[in-house]
Amino acid sequence: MAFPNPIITAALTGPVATKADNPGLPGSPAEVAQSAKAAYEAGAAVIHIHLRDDQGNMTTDLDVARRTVEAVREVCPGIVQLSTGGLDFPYEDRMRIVEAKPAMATLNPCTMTFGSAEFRNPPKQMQQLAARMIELGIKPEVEIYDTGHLGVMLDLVKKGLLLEPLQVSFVMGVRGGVAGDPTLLAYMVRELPPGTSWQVIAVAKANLPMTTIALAMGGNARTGMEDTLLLEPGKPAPSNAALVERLVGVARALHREPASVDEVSERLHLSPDLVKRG
Ligand code: KMH
Ligand code: ZN
Repeated sequence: MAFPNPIITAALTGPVATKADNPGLPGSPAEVAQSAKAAYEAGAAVIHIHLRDDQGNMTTDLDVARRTVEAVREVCPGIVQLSTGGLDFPYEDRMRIVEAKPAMATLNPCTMTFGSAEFRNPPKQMQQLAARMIELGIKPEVEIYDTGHLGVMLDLVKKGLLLEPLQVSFVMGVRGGVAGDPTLLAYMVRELPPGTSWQVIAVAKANLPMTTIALAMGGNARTGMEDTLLLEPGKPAPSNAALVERLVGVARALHREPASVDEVSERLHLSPDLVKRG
């Protein structure tokens, strides 16, 4: 079976971990940009970012968002995907981030328990965010944390708030969401509209097995310090690039060469104005 080249995404920071958890975690827009460059050079076409200010604190500040997008674009052509997720900020602040005009941004369709926290995605505001992304030409990546989220996503398609081709993540292994179980992945993949681009995001212990399974099934995969802080059991990842190298190694072992930025831009119909060509 011939699969398209896999889209490899590097999730550099995440909303939770700090340098105390792993000193290799980037902690400012400048460090994020350097980490993005190394991840891009290791084979990631998409760079998923939760904002950090100059002190390394999590933020939704629009100026930091603009500076971060600019800093990454200056050093590499990796496709910038800003997160509109995050557990500690009001939804209005999370929504505003898209005004920095990344090529892609995440759209989390449902509210849920997320570990010991509450992840709020109220339907009305979530739909406003989807509409704003269409206005700005930003490609949403829809984050599916459980089987029921699929129906909510398909309703957005029917309402014209999500445009095909869809870009979907199955987020596995979060406490409160779907477990890292291959049979559940197979079920969710079967429910997708034809032509959907899908990837697995799997956290902690589920990270390597579930992303490997996704690549073997013909899907795409994400890695990076947002998803796992370890390169091997007990061994901290020295960098995001090291995690990307490991995932690219898995893809190549399956005879799948990572997709280039140009290829991803074409497949996902990204706005040419928002992508720096390689
Ligand atoms: N934090 C991950 C489990 C987002 O940033 O909007 C899912 C994620 C979604 O990366
Ligand atoms: Zn994220």
